[in-house]
Amino acid sequence: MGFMIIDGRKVEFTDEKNILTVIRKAGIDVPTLCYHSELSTFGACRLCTVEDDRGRTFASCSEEPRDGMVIYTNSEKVRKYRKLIVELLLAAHCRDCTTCIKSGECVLQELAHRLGVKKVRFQNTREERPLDFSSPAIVRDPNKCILCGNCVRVCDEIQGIGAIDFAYRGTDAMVMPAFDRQIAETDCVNCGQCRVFCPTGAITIRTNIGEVWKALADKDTRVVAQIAPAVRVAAGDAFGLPKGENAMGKIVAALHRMGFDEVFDTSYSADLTIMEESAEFLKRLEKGENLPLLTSCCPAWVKFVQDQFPDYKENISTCRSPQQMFSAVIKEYYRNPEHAEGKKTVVVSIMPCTAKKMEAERPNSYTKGEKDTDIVITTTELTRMIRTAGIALDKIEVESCDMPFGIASGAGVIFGVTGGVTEAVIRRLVPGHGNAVMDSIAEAGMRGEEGIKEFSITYEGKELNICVASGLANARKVMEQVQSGEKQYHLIEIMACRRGCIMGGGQPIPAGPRHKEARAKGLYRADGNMAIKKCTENPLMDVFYNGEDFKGKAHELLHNPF
Ligand code: HC0
Ligand code: SF4
Repeated sequence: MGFMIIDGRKVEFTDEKNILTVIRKAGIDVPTLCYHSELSTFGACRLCTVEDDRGRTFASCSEEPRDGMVIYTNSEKVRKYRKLIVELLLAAHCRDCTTCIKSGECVLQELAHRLGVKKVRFQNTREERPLDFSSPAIVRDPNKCILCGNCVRVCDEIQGIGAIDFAYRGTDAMVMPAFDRQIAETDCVNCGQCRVFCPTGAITIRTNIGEVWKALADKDTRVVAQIAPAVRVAAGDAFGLPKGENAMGKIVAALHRMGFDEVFDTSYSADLTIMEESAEFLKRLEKGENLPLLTSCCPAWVKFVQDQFPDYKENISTCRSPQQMFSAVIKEYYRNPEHAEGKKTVVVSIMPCTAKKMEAERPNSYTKGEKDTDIVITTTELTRMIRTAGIALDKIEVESCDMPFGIASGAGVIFGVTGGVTEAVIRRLVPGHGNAVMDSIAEAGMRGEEGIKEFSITYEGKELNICVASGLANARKVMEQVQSGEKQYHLIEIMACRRGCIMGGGQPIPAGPRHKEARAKGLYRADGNMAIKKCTENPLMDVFYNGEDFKGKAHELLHNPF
């Protein structure tokens, strides 16, 4: 433990890894563009520069705190320096701020405003570079890149992919895939984490909003929405709702108002997933085949296994993801002319995830030759649509989902946080319902923020080893240990994004660690409020398993054809 004097005040520090963290702990918001607590320190933007009592200036992210240090975060010298940095960044940046998709959320724009940069004295001499539209998930605009390297580090350090890197030197320097390829030609899994960490409009979500408005405007089209579990605890961010508050009822109401004919909760098909996946798991256990079972609901993870660990393709569950199950079920339901009422059906899936856009395009996301999910939009696109429609999400009265798929279990809702799929499977396998049973399952070891969790449960006298991981660099570690025989598991749940879908690449960008925690808590609280805790208790499972519309079609609709 030690003390520093920051802007004339004594501030204690313990194990903070750099001065910037101590400054922030003291409640001072020193600006940064390239610093991120979850990534290695790059020290490139120099915006966090401070001055010491000898007039020396240095980047506070790159120095360790020392006892007795005297620091000024807001001196004349420092303010001038920061302003000049932003001016120089803007000089090498395109200036279409008013029409940029990132406008209003761009850190560079915010800093220019905050630091009082009123004009840019230098010419942009950089040649305009082409945009990369090759990915279904993200768009790269090199003209808006400020070389902070956040995308490079998250893709490498957190996701273990390394699809993008720095290329060329000096004023020619840029971030791009190796060998001047398009992003779709790399190992990119479409997770969108680079977009979450990008402070400007250099990497943004590939938007499908226009297609949704078009479908809504067509009177001969029935537009059906499904809303993923994690969307409900993030959509309120842009409307000033408390962080992590469950806004599901408000989102449903907003969609109805925008003209969606039917609105369903993807948690319903998460229940279908557990019905199918736990049956598949028990069958594999009985036969001792294709273990460990690898969960199949995260498309970035599925692509990762297919690309990087092809020997384990057979271990991936054959279950479609809840998104794909639901779309197949909805489409089949409206193939019945009685339900269709002469209209064409378009399924719009609202997801926290950019990789779901890729999943919807995969060849096995078609049934009877028809695309199951027509359009995928992310939570961020949804909030943009709600704003365009002039709906005040904070004020709108709640509405419920529609029938016949309008009820889900709490197990289906917690899918959106890492460990949730596993918890739902265990709820299905363990008999009983009450709070004591649910609490003991929750304490088994699947909850919490750690990147890799392992634990065992006893099922019918047999010990089952389970691993839950999030972040693909963690997934790689787990798979390498399985490959080498160092670890043996029966079930492995992986979500590509750290902490699960609540932190998906399509979510509004969180304000810090507490915000992330609030989203997880929001989903657990939503589960706590629900009377139906597991898929077998969901009365609407009957609509699918015993309904005329779906007789004999479980395999065709709920499992990947190949
Ligand atoms: Fe997820 Fe899902 S839990 S992947 O994170 O399984 O995107 O929220 O919708 O499909 O249900 C995302 C979230 C889903 C799916 C569900 C699963
Ligand atoms: Fe890397 Fe994911 Fe971005 Fe692709 S989408 S470049 S895998 S961080």
